[in-house]
Amino acid sequence: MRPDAPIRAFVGLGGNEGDVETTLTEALWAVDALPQTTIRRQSALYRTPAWGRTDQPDFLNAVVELQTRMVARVLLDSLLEIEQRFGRVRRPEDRWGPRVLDLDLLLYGDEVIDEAGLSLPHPRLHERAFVLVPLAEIAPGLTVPGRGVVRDLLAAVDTAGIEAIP
Ligand code: PH2
Ligand code: MG
Ligand code: MG
Repeated sequence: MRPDAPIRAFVGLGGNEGDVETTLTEALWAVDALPQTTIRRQSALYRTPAWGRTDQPDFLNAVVELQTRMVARVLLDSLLEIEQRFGRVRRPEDRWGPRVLDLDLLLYGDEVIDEAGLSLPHPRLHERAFVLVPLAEIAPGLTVPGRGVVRDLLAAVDTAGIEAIP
């Protein structure tokens, strides 16, 4: 069960608990080490104001482009496994709350999927500046199925307070 041609996928990384810069750097190595998967491009790390729930520390966020032959569901499970390895514990009350590491599968080729636990494109990606700023750095002309081109999506959101960290 593997796709013949490699797929271009995008993953968002985020976190706001602990030594986030080290965690995100090491998580990138773990993603690159996944079978049949290579990181092709990676954005800068951005400091971003917390979105959704604002009573928590700023996040660091980044986006990477992968080339992968893993099917979407296996890739997703692998990302969740990496989150756990870095100490992520999932509790229902933590929705949009602080976390050591969040790895979100944003796009998997141009696939549109709506299944339990797997929605592609990521359903809120088009309204989140903390995703669109790093995504536009590495893929401004990318079309998000059903939503439009990344640079246009970025122009429609509020990017206040987001800055690349040196
Ligand atoms: N993730 C969330 C909720 N809010 N805000 C920022 N700035 N960055 C995130 O990665 C983030 C968030 C839930 O996954
Ligand atoms: Mg997330
Ligand atoms: Mg997530």
